[in-house]
Amino acid sequence: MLKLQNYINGQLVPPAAGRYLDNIEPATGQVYSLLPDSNTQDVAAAVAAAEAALPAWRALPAEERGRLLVRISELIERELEPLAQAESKDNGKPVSLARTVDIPRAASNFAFFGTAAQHFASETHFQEGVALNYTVRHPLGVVGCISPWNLPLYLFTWKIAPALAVGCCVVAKPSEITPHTAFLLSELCIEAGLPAGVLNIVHGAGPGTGQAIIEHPAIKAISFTGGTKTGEHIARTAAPMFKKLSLELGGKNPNLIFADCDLTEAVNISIRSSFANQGQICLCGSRIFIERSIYEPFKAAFLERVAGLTVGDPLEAGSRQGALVSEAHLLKVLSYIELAHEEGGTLLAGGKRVHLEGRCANGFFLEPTVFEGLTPECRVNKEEIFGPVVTLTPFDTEEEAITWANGTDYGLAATIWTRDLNRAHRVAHALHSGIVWINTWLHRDLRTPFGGMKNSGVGREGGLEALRFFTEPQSITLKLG
Ligand code: TXE
Repeated sequence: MLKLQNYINGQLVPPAAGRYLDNIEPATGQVYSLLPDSNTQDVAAAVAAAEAALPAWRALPAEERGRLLVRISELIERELEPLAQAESKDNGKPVSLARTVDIPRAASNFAFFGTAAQHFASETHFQEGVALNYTVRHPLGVVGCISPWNLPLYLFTWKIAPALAVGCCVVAKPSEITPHTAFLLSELCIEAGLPAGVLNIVHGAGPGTGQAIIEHPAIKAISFTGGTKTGEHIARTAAPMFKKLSLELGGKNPNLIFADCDLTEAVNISIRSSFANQGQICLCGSRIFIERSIYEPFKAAFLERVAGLTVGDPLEAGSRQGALVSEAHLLKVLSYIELAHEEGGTLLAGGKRVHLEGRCANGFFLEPTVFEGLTPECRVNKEEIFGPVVTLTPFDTEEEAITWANGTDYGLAATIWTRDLNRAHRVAHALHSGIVWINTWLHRDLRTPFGGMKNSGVGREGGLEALRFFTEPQSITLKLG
């Protein structure tokens, strides 16, 4: 059986204690590889390698660091198909999605930040005849990047690339549930000639390996994406050590459908924003609020499209819905479906585990599920389910829609469907969401700030925000004579 290895100081190495964790294929329920169960010794070795590599890496001109990152991007593009297959097998997502979204985006992350660092400038504040003030942005040093299982290589590289671009060295941990493409990335970094120790990838579970990273005193910042509870724990641990924190956490995103929208387009895109990656994207819109006058036509068209979402083997081209990432997660989502019944919801579609034939007989599949008749205040409409479960709710006024949209502890993303431009901007400004899409969803420009308000996180990723996060501004003042 394949044994994944850590990538420390430029080499693939086994975990110090020789312990491994099972890696399960969600579509089959079978263990198919083993990953290192790394401990504090492995993390200490990774940090030592990163500290040793730091002086030379930060001294390299941004162009040269960028050239290496662009080389890694090209290698990811070359390996598109094997990486997509690996991502699909590891996560359960349809291979078509990995091929068109996850892996191309991982390549773009390296290309974007590899070149972005060359355009990164800092400010001067000139006081006529008195002083010249300028800001220098130094790389923070050694930083920790911890990522989740839903978009494995996509989110892992989204953190690593900007850190490396500005001259930081990195100790990174992918989710223990989806470690495979991070391991393949370490092989590509070796092939690209990335200097030893600049990037170190340490595999293992959150409470063991992840905890050792967040507690390590030489790690100056933590960039984390994952559950809100874990984010809270990381903040509690790292804040007293004065580590810089970027936390991208959960969401419970509203999707507002106004009567004047392009209904066909709203239905088509809402199918994606509800069920892409089996609803396991922090940006998915799981609460769909529909203006009452078009509630029935929207519902009918939406349910017709839901019926066409084939649940199947993620490795088969025709599958629109793959497996959920793990049995534990499937059970969590099923428990919310039970809760939706208890809270008085009416099931309109799905609601049950799917048992496929053949190799996927023991996979973690779930029907795309739709409820109506739940109040905006119930738990199902307030808590993050993170699966293929959405609710439909009619609204009567714009104010009501805004109040309900803002009525959770989260504030990550929102979608608005309307042809009225005044309303679109007015509602967007009133929403407590870090990201608002108008007549689209998951449209990403990597230069824009990415992140959430309220319990959805702290800080922003993307573009200059990420480059600023991984640097420490120093203000220098020269008195003019
Ligand atoms: O995430 P965790 P889980 C949500 C979603 C899901 C829930 C839990 O609702 O059901 O979170 O998912 C590492 N110190 N999201 O349990 O535990 C862990 O090893 C340091 C939303 O998978 O937060 C992994 O690498 N690290 C989310 C990463 O944190 C620790 C995407 C995320 O795992 C750690 C995924 C510790 N003490 C889940 N404990 C999104 N917003 O995109 C865990 N980790």
